Amino acid sequence: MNYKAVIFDLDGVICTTDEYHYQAWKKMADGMNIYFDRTINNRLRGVSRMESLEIILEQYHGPALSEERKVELATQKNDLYRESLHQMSPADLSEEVKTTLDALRAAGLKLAIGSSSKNTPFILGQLGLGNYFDAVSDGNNITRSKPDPEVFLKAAEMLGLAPSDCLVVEDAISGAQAGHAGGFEVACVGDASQAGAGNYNLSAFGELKQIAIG
Ligand code: B16
Ligand code: MG
Repeated sequence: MNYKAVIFDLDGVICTTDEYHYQAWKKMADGMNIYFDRTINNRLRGVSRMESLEIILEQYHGPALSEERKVELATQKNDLYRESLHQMSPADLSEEVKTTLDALRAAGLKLAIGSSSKNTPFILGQLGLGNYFDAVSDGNNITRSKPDPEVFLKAAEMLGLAPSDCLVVEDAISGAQAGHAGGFEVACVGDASQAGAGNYNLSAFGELKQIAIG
């Protein structure tokens, strides 16, 4: 085997919650008359909730907002987002992702999550993966968001492994940067793959079997 563990980002890798994030931020922005589009939304991948809000507020030109008001706006978005997450079910886990995860585990690899999202436990539960992973490092146990490597370093620590033993899988450029900064090899899907941000840039999730198991 080429690695002892694989650490997966959640949103954009294990599942696609991007549209839910977009719709919820869009509603919050529209309510404040803030311009927001999908190009700006792409900058929010892998970025924490409050940092995402700051990016959106670059387009805000009204009176200064207090920290309390900012937390209120972020909470408004999160409430809308969580409403959408209730629609998610195990059917939202693609067959390719599920069979690949099972194959990696069957080969003896440890599997972990490294996500910026504080909603990680809820999302994993909705997908039927509540007890599936050997370690879950997420927005609830970190103080610095990607591209800082903290979330992946914590995941490796929970597994009792060194970064060089673990492959990180990411869809966001900020996430790929976090992996590299932590001393991990990184396999990218989606946007980050198209940008060539990984040591491996995948066109299909299933390619992970060849990369991680050999
Ligand atoms: P929450 P990931 C990230 O998850 C999302 O990509 C990003 O868009 C979101 O702002 C962030 O989680 C925080 O999410 O508001 O649920 O705490 O890609 O690192 O799994
Ligand atoms: Mg992601």
